[in-house]
Amino acid sequence: MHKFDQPKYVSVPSLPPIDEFTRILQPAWDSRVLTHNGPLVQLLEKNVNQYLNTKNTVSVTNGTIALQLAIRALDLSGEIITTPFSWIATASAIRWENCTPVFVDIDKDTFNIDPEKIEAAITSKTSAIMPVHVFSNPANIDHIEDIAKKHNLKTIYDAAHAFGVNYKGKSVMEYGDISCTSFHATKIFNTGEGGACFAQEEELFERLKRIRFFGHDNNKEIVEDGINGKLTEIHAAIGLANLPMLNSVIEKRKVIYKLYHDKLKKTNDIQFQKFNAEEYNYSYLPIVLPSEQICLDLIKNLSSFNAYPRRYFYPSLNTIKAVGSYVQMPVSENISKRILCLPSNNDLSIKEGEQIADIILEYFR
Ligand code: T4K
Repeated sequence: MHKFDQPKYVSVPSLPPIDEFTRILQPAWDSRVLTHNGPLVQLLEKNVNQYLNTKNTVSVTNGTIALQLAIRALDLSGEIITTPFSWIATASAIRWENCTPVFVDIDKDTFNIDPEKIEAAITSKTSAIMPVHVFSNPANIDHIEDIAKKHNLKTIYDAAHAFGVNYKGKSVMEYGDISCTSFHATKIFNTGEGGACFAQEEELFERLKRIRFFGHDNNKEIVEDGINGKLTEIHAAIGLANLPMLNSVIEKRKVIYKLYHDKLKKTNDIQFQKFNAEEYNYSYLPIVLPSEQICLDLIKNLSSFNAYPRRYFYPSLNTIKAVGSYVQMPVSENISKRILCLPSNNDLSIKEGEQIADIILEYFR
């Protein structure tokens, strides 16, 4: 097997021809309106609402700010229950808003927070539950919402990976008090940097719009504490150019997923995430290996062919000193050490995907 001429990265932003971007951006260039919720940001929010069949998209600077704004908009304090198996932003957004992340371990098959373990973590200080739809696999929303209702807690879903995914017939963004997503370059739908909050209630929707814009109301009076969380017209133009190709991007990722899956299932050494195909966008390609040593060896092996998987998510957030004192999370810690996300993106050809799968199979022989 030969080494790839070009590096094969875990993800590469999907982009249309640049002419499409400049065509959309031209009016902003002409008018000199570059930010402050201009026409392109408004159009992006409208088009996202149309695509997802949602009502209340509030675009923001990035997915981390989306989580922070959600925590603020809900006036949360004390403890927020979340998963240790996520990107650092899930926990750091909670801490940045002066709340404490309380971790609950994950399910070994879905990699999502285990709802059966949530109630034991609820204390008098708990104000919310913040699950993640890991790799776009929806958390067990029904169960989590029941728990939240029973204990009078708010819910924020970190849907950073889950753009375009439905749960029980409607967008995952329609669940919880607020759902948050990321439009980062590595995400299935990207604006370079960017993100959004989706509020279920009108009052929360209005509040999110105010607090992303310094606390201005519609008359530009300062009515509460806010921050600058606005998306720019330039980023919105990238999103507007990207959105029409999203269905084909998801289709392509699905083909690549199937290709890896069909080849790699031949070895019993690899575990795949358990998900419901109807409710998945194939934006990541996680495999779990038999041991951390094999995981590290395989990274080395693939990189010698110029292919670069990524350890999403490692380390398990409960083991990071800066995040808080250690509480054991056996399932998350175990999966974290053995998981690899394989290169899967719109630029990867079927042949290249097959070659990466063959390198892995060869490794196991
Ligand atoms: N919640 C969850 C569950 C999340 O996963 C994230 C972010 C957030 C919240 C917060 O959302 P944001 O605030 O980021 O919007 C990436 C991303 O920075 C981060 O957005 C993402 N999750 C996280 C899972 O991964 P890295 O450290 O993997 O990026 P990097 O630079 O190693 O890039 C990975 C590969 O992508 C590279 O090998 C090359 C390619 N790449 C990357 C960039 C940035 C490109 O081809 N072009 C690019 O511009 O973090």
